[in-house]
Amino acid sequence: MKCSIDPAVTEVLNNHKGGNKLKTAWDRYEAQQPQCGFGELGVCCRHCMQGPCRIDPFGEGPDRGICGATADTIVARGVARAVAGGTASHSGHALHIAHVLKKMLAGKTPDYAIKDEVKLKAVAGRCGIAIEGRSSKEIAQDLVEKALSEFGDKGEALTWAATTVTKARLETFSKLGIVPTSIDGTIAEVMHRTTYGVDADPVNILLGALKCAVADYTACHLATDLSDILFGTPQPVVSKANLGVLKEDAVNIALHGHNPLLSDIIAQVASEPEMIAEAQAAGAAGGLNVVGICCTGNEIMMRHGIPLATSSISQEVAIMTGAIDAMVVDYQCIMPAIATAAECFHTKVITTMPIAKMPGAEHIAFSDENAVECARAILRQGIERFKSRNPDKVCIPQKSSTAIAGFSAEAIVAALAKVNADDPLKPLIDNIVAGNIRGICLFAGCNTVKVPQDHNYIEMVKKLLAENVLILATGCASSAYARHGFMTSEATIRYAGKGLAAVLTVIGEAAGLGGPLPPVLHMGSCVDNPRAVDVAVAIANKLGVDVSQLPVVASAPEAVTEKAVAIGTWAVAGGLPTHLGVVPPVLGSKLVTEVLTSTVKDLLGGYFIVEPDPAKAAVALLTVIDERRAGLGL
Ligand code: NFS
Ligand code: SF4
Repeated sequence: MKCSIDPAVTEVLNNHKGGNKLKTAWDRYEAQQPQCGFGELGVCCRHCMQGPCRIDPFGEGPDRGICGATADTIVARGVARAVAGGTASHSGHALHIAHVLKKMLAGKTPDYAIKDEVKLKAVAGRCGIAIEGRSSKEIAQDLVEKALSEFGDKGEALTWAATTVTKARLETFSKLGIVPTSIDGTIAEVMHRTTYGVDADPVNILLGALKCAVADYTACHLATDLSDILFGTPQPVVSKANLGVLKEDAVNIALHGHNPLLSDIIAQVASEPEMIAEAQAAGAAGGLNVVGICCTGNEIMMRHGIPLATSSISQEVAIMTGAIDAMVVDYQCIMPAIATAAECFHTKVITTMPIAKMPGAEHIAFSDENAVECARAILRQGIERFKSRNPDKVCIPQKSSTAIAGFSAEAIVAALAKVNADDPLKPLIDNIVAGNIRGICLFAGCNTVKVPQDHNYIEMVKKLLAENVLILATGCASSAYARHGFMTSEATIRYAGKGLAAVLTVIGEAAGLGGPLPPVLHMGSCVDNPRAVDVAVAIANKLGVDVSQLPVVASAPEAVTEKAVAIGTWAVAGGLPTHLGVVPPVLGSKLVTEVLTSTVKDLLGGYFIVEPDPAKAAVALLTVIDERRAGLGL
């Protein structure tokens, strides 16, 4: 099978100088074939030591585990635990930022500051915190306490959930009993109810999974809000994406992982003249070149225009260019394989977080109390390593695309305000009503070895754009579109249908871009998916309908992680038809499959559409969009 449709990735895979022994995720995927059929169907259970138990999908062998759990119970428990895993990741990320904000307010983290007071006031106001006549610090103090209280048990609906969805949605959640009162408590509840001999009712377990997904949404929204307050709300910025952003004559530092707490500081420090001088003194005429990988790459691209090297599945390939001097990671989506790949080159892999170490990597504990000094120490490691870079092993593909990023909800509204200052949403809504924008699709999620990298993204987007669907993107989806040149004005001219192109041209020109708005709007990292919800909720509120009635859909055509499962599940809970291009491990239970792809529609309006063929998936999403338009009388 082809590994990737990204020409830069393919070039490195074919020409790298790491030797024959160097294996990649695609090689290891092959070595895993055939993958376990029980696992693929979700019908194996290891929740107690009497197991593992496996249900025979053909109905000839056991139809129950030793405790009596059926395939329905086992599959539902698997789904719920995946959601809990994803929620724990986002919760940890969000809590980390809240803690730093709190320490900053107490004067303990001098390298962080409130960068965006407007956002601070907007978020605080939404959370019911008094603003008038109070200092930013006082407001932030109340806000951070409010944020921290979301993790423990509040005894009432989570503020970030209750204040950011439509009224109707909150009522629907209440009716179903899926309003969380604690982020971490809800994760624990899923772990409890799915442990040996607790919840055996598959539908009840799935309701628990939905509730946990709402907690995940809460954690993501909170993380985005606090990140914007600390590091600034993204505004349109022009950058570049793909491996061609690496420089032969510079110290290349790749920042990989998720949390801006680390990457934002390193990005700032890397532009200090003294640090650049140190790099030059080490022989790198081009100085320091910081690039991003995965979602931390999205964070710094959105806020600082720092170029993005590549996405999750090709993280090893970045090292195989032989040009990365240090790969600095925090947590999540970091394959342990990067340390092995680094052994074939001079690259130093640096872990920074106490919960995420790796054999073969060097650990430099990142202290938020002393962030800038830590960042300098990390950069110096990269500069030192540059000296042992072997030029004969360098293979940098001269391939990268321009990408306009930075489309936070605020930035989108600001661009629209240039068309209609009194009523910014009006141009958007008018064009949806007129059919110039047939619908909106949010692409999110990862790259997987199970599909040639980016194939599903690109096939689907071409079709949807031609049909006048506006595209929002986050996470590795946005990386795919950035690397393949879909985040430029030219892409609008090339790919967008007539109606969509006309709208994007009017907005882009009014907003001073000198051309159309890109047809794919980069909204940030995975944690930033709630930015897209904010846009949908604003449209729904203005129209006086719920999100479940809007011609808005979501797709994770190359999903991998538990985080993606959590996000997909809250997209469904939020009322969005959500496409998955990779079959999740649920087919072993007809009941669970039926609930997730159909029954849930009557309860929440959203549901999963599983379709591995990207052409068919695009048609399915267009059909849903048209159904919803018809429902609104459009
Ligand atoms: Ni999201 Fe980001 Fe990428 Fe998937 Fe991983 S980097 S948080 S989980 S793989 S999109
Ligand atoms: Fe088997 Fe039940 Fe134990 Fe799972 S919990 S391993 S199904 S006995």
